[in-house]
Amino acid sequence: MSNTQPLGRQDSLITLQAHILEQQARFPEASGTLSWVLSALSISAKIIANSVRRARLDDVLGSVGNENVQGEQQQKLDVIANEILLRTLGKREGVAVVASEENEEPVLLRSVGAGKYCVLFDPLDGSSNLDVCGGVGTIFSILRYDNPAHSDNGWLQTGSKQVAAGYVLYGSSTVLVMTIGMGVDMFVLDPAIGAFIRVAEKLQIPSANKSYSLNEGNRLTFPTGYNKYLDWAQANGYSSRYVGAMVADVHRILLKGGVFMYPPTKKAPNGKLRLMYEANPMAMLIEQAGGKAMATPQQRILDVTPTAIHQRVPVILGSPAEVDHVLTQLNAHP
Ligand code: AHM
Ligand code: MG
Repeated sequence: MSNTQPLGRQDSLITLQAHILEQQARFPEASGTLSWVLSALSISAKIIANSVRRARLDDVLGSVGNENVQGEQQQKLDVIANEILLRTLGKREGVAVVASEENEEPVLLRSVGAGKYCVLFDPLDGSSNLDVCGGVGTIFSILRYDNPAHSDNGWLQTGSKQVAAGYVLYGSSTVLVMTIGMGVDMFVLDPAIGAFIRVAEKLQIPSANKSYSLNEGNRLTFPTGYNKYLDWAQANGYSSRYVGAMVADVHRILLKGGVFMYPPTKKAPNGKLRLMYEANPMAMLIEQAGGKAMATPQQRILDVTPTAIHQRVPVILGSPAEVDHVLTQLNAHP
């Protein structure tokens, strides 16, 4: 059973901006810089949502013919979404560094200093789904960048240091899910007024649900423990659900429960997903919602020490009981 508390009609209408100010007010010493960064992300989300909805009409579907630094085909909308985020965040004084899946190196905008942040993002995750009108998303992670001793590569911090994380799902509606370390809140874009409206506070992931989400097409090259888990799950009446866009798959797991995985494969020995702007923000959200997010049976994703901005990491996240079923098999078949 989910502990989510959806808001009823009698509850007051809270926009994302009001919510951010409400949370800021709980910290009298706060300068408001983080609020400005979050507000830039919300504006980006609205502009990207509009581009995604108009993609076919504006003829911006398909690839640009380039590969990004990960060796993947860049979709036209990947590039557009990246530009939108760089432009909106670039103007905010508090943003010192932006790092994106689509840029080889982090972009240094301002020097390290008090009240400065790094914003890391995947501008349009799962973008190959665009051509078929499937769900895609933006994922973001915010770290402090205020320690002069760490000005070189200061963005290479463990996920446990994130001050905020979230995603935007451009699906049948545009949904923004966010945490600043005080639980997970969910907002839906009301296109009529152009504002994100809070629809749920302090989301809690269901503790169990017989559902797993991974690309089973890679099964022949998974480590043995993952295959033993799949044998066990299928013998125990589990369902398989996989969109192939992390934001859409994790959103379903957050609301309905289950486990999402991207295991190591022969092609991607550390898994496919990127630590800094895919796995870490999702792990923070899932843990803040009472779930578990592991890279291996021994290591939380949030404890993985980063050594490169685009490094990859195996991902096992979701309902605590469901993650534990996977870990049991991984431990039994190391
Ligand atoms: P992208 O960032 O290039 O879009 O790739 C990441 C996506 C995730 O959204 C998704 O979970 C995964 O790749 C799907 O990969 P696969 O097609 O191997 O199952
Ligand atoms: Mg991605």
